[in-house]
Amino acid sequence: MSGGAEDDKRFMAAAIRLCRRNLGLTATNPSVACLIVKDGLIVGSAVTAPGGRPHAETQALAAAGEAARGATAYVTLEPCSHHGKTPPCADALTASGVARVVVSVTDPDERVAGRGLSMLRNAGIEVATGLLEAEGRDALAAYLTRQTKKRPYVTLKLAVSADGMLGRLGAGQVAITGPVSRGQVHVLRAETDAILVGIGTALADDPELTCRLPGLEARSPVRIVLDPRLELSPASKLARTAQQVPVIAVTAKDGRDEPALAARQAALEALGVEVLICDPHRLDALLVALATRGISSLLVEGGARTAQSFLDAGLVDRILLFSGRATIGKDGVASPFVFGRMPDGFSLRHSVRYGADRMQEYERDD
Ligand code: AOF
Ligand code: ZN
Repeated sequence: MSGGAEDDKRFMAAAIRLCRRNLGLTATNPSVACLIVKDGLIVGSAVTAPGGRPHAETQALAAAGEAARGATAYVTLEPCSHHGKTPPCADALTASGVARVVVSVTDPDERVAGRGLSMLRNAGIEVATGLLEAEGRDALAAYLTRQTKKRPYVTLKLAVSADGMLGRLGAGQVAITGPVSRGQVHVLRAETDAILVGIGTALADDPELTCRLPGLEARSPVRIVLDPRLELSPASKLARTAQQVPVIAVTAKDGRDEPALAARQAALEALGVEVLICDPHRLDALLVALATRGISSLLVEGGARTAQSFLDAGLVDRILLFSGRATIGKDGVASPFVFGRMPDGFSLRHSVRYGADRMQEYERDD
């Protein structure tokens, strides 16, 4: 491989790493990164700003200034061609005088979809696309899923004991994995737009579902509870913190004809909980509703029944299986999967150790 091709890979890999920084912060926009490279040096770099704008390219070009002339721009997603809330990045790149643009993934957004690349080519800029595309697609999975499937990218996280259990009946939260795994789960929460549990887990564990890593507290995802009969307690940690980090209770019917239900709804709403009327058994419809409000990634964290219903509905894109050393024994709640056994329709992509635990990442085959 020539030095040029190796450099291209190295800079695109750096751009893909950089774009991960704002995952979970840019909805509904993807988190894209752009590096401007001149004579082997990075003269400007940026990632899509929190909230989704400005886009990566305009910020990176501003940082590079005159140095952008004759440089190469590495962008993880095809530069936009549309006049949205900001002018097209393809025009900004052209105006800057860059000589070459290297892209990882083309944009399925129908306002862009190849037009960004042709605008650049028509302006006489050399364009290459598809570099480290698998890695780029991985980093953009949430955005690509929402664009093409009109639903969020769903990650199912399971923490399984050495004897194949997710927890113990009636015991509340049971420690299955160690502190390294827990930290990784909090990183995952920071990168994800929304996190979801079933009401069984909400009642048994009274979880917070926030990101509590020092410095990343502001990156907690929207918290969603599947709650068909609206049983979430106003005294729960979720309800009590709904003003700080949004909580959505998804319930089957409106309280209008049922005074007891209406009173529970009013109590939760007074605390800032949003009550979303959507049949919790129609997960496909729920996911469309979540995508419509800009949620591109969803982390399903518990428990066994919720995990199974997402799997049965064919709505899981990725499974993260954390296996701990602890055993649960009597009254254990069995996991749908255990370490070493391949779930149907998924392939093992990655396996790592987190302290004494092991984490396996499975990806859906299609
Ligand atoms: C880029 N660079 O950093 C991002 C892009 O609502 P708007 O006007 O901001 O447009 C959103 C679309 O812009 C989004 O669907 C995707 O096509 C593109 N995102 N494009 O050139 C960026 N984040
Ligand atoms: Zn743009």
